[in-house]
Amino acid sequence: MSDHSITQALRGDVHDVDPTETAEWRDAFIALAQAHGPARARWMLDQLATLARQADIGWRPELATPYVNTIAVAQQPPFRGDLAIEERLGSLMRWNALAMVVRANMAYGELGGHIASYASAADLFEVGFNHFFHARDQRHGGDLVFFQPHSAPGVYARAFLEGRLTERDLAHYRQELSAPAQGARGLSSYPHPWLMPDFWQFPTGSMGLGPISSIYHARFMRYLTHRALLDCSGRKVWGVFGDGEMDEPESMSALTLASRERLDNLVWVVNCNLQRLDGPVRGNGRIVDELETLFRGAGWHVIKLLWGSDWDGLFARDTTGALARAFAHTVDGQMQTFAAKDGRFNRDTFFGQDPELARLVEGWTDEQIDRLKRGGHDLVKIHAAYAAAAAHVGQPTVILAHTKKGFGMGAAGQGRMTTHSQKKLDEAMLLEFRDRFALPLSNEQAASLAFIKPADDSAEMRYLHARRSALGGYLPKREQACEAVAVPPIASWGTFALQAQGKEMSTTMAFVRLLGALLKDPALGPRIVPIVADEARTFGMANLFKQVGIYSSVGQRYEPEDIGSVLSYREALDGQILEEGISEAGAIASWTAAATSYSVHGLAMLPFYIYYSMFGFQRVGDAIWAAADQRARGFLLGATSGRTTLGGEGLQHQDGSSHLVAATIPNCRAWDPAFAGEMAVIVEHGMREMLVEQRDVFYYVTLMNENYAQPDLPAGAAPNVLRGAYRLRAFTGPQPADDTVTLLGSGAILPEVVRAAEQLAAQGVACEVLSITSWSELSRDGMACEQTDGAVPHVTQLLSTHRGPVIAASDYVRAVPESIRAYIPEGRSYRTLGTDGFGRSDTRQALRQFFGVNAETIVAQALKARGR
Ligand SMILES: Cc1ncc(C[n+]2csc(CCOP(=O)(O)OP(=O)(O)O)c2C)c(N)n1
Repeated sequence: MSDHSITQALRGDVHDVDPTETAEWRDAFIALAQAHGPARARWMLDQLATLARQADIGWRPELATPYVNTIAVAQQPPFRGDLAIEERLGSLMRWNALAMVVRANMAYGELGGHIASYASAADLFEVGFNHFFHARDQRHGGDLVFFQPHSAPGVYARAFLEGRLTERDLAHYRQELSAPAQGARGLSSYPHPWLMPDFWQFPTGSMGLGPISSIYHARFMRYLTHRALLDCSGRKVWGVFGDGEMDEPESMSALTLASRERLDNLVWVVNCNLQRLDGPVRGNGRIVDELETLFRGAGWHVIKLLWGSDWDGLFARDTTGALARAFAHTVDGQMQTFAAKDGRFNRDTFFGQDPELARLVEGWTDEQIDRLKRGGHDLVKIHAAYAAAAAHVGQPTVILAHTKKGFGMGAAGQGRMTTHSQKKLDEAMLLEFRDRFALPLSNEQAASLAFIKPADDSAEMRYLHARRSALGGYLPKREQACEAVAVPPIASWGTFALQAQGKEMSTTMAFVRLLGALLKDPALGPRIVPIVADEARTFGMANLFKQVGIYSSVGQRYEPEDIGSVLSYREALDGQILEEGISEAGAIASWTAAATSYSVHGLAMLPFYIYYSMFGFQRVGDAIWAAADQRARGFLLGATSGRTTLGGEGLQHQDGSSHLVAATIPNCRAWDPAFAGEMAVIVEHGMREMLVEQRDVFYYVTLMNENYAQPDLPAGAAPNVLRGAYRLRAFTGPQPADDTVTLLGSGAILPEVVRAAEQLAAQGVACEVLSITSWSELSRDGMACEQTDGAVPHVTQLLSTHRGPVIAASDYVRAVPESIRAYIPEGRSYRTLGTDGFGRSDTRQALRQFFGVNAETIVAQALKARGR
């Protein structure tokens, strides 16, 4: 077969000016390869490539190869399964998945769901389930499988046949609230571990997050192995993703990390059905070529799985390369049209374009042409590709699987522009589908969307269970059991913070000191995963480079420039810090992998990811939301936080909103401690919640870079620190205590609040200061109390002793302190000060005056409020 690539074809430079000379060169090369073998042939090509570069003729090797299968028929391993049974099982999965979606939408039109995506991915899933995806059992730690989210119905359909879900469950797809009353579990729309904690492992519903997450999970397995914490060898990470999904920046951003780290434990299957939601992924080009180029350039092993077995004979008889030539001129938009049309159209339009092609299908019926399969629908070809990927060493592999969107949906959907959102099929379409896949259903059963489940002792069911049993059990299955990790007593690592004795330091400095001490604990220390995105020096963490090292899968192959320094940049195979470079998306994916290790690997790890707070919830908020769904346990440290505290960095850097977003994540507990002692209490409590009590929570703690005097934590304050507020100081004045002004403050604004209180006291105004360690905890407590008769919110209790005005200030937008307004006792006025608007560069003092969160503004507001 001759080589025809689309890039050449589209460039139009395929004209041969001297075919005789070309033939001489070609014959010489063929003779060389035949006489001396492939190694010599490769060597010769390398020589020519070197020559071509030296001569500077402008030649670059093409990264895209012809539009044919990478694995030649001769290299295909034998298919070890029972093809007929697997095909029958696949048909059942397809039907049950379809019936689930159509039923739900017939009952409630607004529920939604997808048929066409799984219809294209079913065989890709099934080969994995029958032959490759290993579950966790006694001997195997389990593969990690990321499922394309909108193909979830297919995974439910399989779990139904496996006996893990009931018919009633299937009937409650996307009815999570109403299901329990019907004795069913509601099946979530997409993979959500939060909603189905014993089923889904990885949330993939937001396109692009599954791909990047899978890379960092694969890399984290290497980290665990290299650090001798858990041997993850032999385990793989599989991900089935969409070709449209590859356009997400997150999908692409870590490709080179995967190849640099030689992650041969990672296999991606990109389902190239050539369509996304609105239309073709690349109507006027070809996504497979584009992805092949991209992945090869990024250092991945690429396997193209384009054509099914019934094409093998056509290719074999195609001695002139007519097929490859035709493909080279066919863009995806046209290929989609071929998918949507019948055999007759394909005979006329595709095979009819060239007499050579027409000859290939001479004697074929239209039906035979219609049934020609693309590679991603051929179990034998898929199996061959998966086997090659699983065996490949030294690189991650991507399989570009060519499929038809809505495969088998006939005129109702196959290859149709609108197929993505198709969720209703009329009776004629259902009968057609039944016939297409030879389903054992009467007309009535098909029309009423009956689910199919063969008898337990049927060949299909025995086969299904036997395959899963050989692969360690059923999947997906989320585990939760893991051993607790002891948290050392706070006195052994936090005394410097609890009894700070007025020493000047920032909370960032205090945190780094605290982390350094925790890392030394023999039990907990090795489980800690410090993560940075190229800001360790900014936060004063350079000392940790030497102390615990930076993880590198190849150790350190150079002598660092600063080798003599105590802060030397030390990379090591057993290094502990994950230095992710300038990729917050990568760092949060790394954090998620570590924060869910307790479940994915049964080994609790404790990640501390410290970053510029503005580049957290604002930049990678959706990834944090997904981590929350995945029930992450760990710490996010939003450093250089506070819109006025960061000072000079200006508009893009100054964070005044992260606490607002953090408050919207139900299992995120967000804290804005002002003092090192508060922070130590919070960190200790968090570690206990996550490692000892094993609760599915994560902590967001903001840290500041402003140095100020750190007081001792008042005796007995710790419980209230953890409830979100405690009484810091009181200043009595001549007026009745009833009129006492209460000032609330958090983070670096608390010292401003204390100064304001001192100024008020100097003017004879009685006042008190409450340190707010968490606005969102106070607000949640308030909301919880609303649900319980007679319960009084913590903040209401604290504010109940006086009746003067209450003034609240923080370095965040006003909506943050506004979140507790409902819990201010009746009769007390409440004014909030905050940093709404864009930040800008100046000194802290100037900024605080500008935003109105300095001591003077607080005093003025308090006096004004009193005057009312
Ligand atoms: C971040 C994000 N944006 C948009 C969507 C909505 N969405 C769900 S599936 C889909 C199309 C997916 O196309 P593709 O990845 O090619 O997969 P296919 O369904 O064609 O197999 C879109 C736009 C989403 N889930 N996540």
